[in-house]
Amino acid sequence: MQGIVLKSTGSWYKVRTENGDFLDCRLKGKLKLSKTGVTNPVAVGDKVELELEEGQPGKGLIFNILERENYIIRKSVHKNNQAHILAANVDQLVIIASLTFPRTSLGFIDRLLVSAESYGVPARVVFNKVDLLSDEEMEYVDVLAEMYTSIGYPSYVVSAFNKLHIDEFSKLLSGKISLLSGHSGVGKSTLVNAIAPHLQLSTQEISNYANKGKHTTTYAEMFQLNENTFIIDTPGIKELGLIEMEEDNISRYFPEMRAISSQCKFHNCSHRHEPGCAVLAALDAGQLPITRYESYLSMVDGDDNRR
Ligand SMILES: Nc1nc2c(ncn2[C@@H]2O[C@H](COP(=O)(O)OP(=O)(O)O)[C@@H](O)[C@H]2O)c(=O)[nH]1
Ligand SMILES: [Mg+2]
Ligand SMILES: [Zn+2]
Repeated sequence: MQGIVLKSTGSWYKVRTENGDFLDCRLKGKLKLSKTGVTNPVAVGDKVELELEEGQPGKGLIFNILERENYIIRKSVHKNNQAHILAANVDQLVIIASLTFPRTSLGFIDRLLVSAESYGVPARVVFNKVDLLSDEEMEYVDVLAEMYTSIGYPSYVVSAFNKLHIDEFSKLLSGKISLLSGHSGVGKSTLVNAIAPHLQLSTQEISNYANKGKHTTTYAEMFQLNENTFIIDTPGIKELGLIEMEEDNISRYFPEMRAISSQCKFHNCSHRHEPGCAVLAALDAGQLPITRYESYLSMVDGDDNRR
């Protein structure tokens, strides 16, 4: 029997079987020993083969993991070469952002987009909570959405509160497995509830997020919106890791820079000071978004924690 892993809490896995049943599963002995360098052998989104556990109704044993189409690693807190797979077999990364309450910086969005590029996973940007914006801020968010759309990341301007463009958001997710990412409090759960009320994901007042001292361990979890639409919620997970890359390759993960960097005079151009740099020329000509270039510089400088 096959199934898909909806949730993992380390030793137990919640699996939805192909018959639509939900089973609490453990790993069958020898599976545990494979895959070194990864802290979790089975991740949310993994397609697995399993069998029922004898005499244990509702319980199963996972004995095989089907090959992953892709996987996304959680940014490691410790640099100990231990990777934690956050999710596998993801169709798209959907970044939820809000300009206010809380403010999402463009640098933060761009780092998530670079992660998505490094995994080869398509990414989309959703600006939520626009009911809170002034007319002027609304114009700005429209400009941002157009900018991201023009460089290959279709973007949406929505409000879960006003139900603005919620149908578009629903269409964006339809038929896919989407990893939702973004700061706590931007409205990820509220947006999903707006299009799939049956899920009743718990939402939280912003004020409660101020309590940063608490160390709650959170896990990614997959939810089914309808027959073939799933989202993976990542509460408490701020940043995604990258597939190993060398720093001087970061511009490869900026599609608008990648497109013109072959015209730079030097093939190993850092796009910072070199003569004959096509990227700098395009910036001067106003053909590249300056905020994206700033994010690039901040990533090259390893200024990871800047927001
Ligand atoms: N004004 C406004 N508030 C929203 C909107 N969407 C969500 N919220 C509120 O923002 C808070 C955090 O939402 P939640 O869905 O828990 O955020 P999550 O941490 O990203 O899942 C809750 O109080 C929501 O009611 C929106 O479009 N407009
Ligand atoms: Mg939430
Ligand atoms: Zn260059």
